[in-house]
Amino acid sequence: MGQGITETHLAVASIATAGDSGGLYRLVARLMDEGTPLEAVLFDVLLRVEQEVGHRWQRGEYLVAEEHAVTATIETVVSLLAGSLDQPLEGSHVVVATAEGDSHSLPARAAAANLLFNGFRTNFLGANVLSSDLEEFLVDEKPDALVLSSAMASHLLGARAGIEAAHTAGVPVLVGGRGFGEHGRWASVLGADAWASTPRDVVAVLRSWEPDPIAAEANAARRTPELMELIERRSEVMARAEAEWTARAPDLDRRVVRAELDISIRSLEASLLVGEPAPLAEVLHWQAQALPSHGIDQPSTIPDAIAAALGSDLQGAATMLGFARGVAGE
Ligand code: B12
Repeated sequence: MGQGITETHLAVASIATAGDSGGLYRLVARLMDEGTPLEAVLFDVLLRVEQEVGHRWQRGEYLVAEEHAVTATIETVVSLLAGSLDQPLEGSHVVVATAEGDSHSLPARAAAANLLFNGFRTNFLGANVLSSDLEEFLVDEKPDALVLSSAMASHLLGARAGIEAAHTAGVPVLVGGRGFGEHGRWASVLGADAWASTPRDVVAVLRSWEPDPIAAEANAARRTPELMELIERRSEVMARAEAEWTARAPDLDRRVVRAELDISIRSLEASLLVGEPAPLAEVLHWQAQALPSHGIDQPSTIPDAIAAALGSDLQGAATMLGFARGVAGE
């Protein structure tokens, strides 16, 4: 394992890989009995192991199923820890959710557990929360803040919709997660009131911020006509790109083709939203690195298929795709 990994981390990784939630819960309960604060258990032990396992999985040292077992076991224990805390009757009220389309719920769940531990009235709404449902909840509950998490830039449109929904309900938004770019560079472009670098920092930011949701919303990037057209014609572009790709690689599993095209096209939309090729370039780069080991030998087939599907009538999107290919170096 990486730097700063202790025997405790190794024990947690091994129990979590075996999917033993009860065993892991007993281990962290013992740590807390011995004086380790809940916050340290959440972030220095459980999420630290998740991060390390994530890196190892990316390097091919963990199987996908092992990574799933670890994540599910750690998430179960985070939920058990949160479930053992009383909901305060007073104090700031915070809603925590993961952006529309995004399934990476664990960091948001840990942030929510820590908020509860620190005396915030907290509602965790889970992963992939539709912005329309979110808006309804926020209008009804009128919390003091929304914490919105996104692990992938391909979900930036979903994140933007969540931020808009919160602002419509008059609720300021703190965002976090790798989807918002390095040092949260896309957070204010998306209209967020604040960004936190780690789930642990959420408490400190919420205690000290003075948000101005009207000003934050006024600064948010508008959806350009090029972006609106791509959103409206997404299914048609997807279908054309799928046909292009399967013509070039007829033996590939259609579900894989659809999943990769979906991520790429949503990242293209994210690039058009933030006005930068980086979100799409990052995905193209990731696909070039990761897909050969999944039987997709020529990841350039993906941008080739999308370029053919965009044709000359979606010129703005095609130009952004060209920039992203240049940045990704393929
Ligand atoms: C677990 C995991 C999953 C699980 C999530 C389960 C769950 N319940 O959370 C599942 C299996 C569902 C999943 C699915 C996918 N995943 Co995934 N996943 C991961 C993994 C291994 C760990 C993520 C994690 O929880 N890390 C622990 C956190 C604490 O660490 P961190 O992510 O580094 O976060 C730091 C900061 O960003 C910040 N932070 C993070 N979240 C938040 C939230 C808030 C509020 C704040 C303030 C801060 C904050 O805190 C951390 C620093 O302390 C990462 C690999 C990795 N190296 O991270 C990939 C990763 C995020 N996934 C990835 C991908 C591609 C996918 C899939 C597309 C795979 C696929 N082909 O199906 C799908 C997409 C699903 C979807 N629609 O969203 C990529 C994203 C690449 C990219 N550039 O966009 C990653 C990076 C792996 C990779 N490089 O290949 N995944």
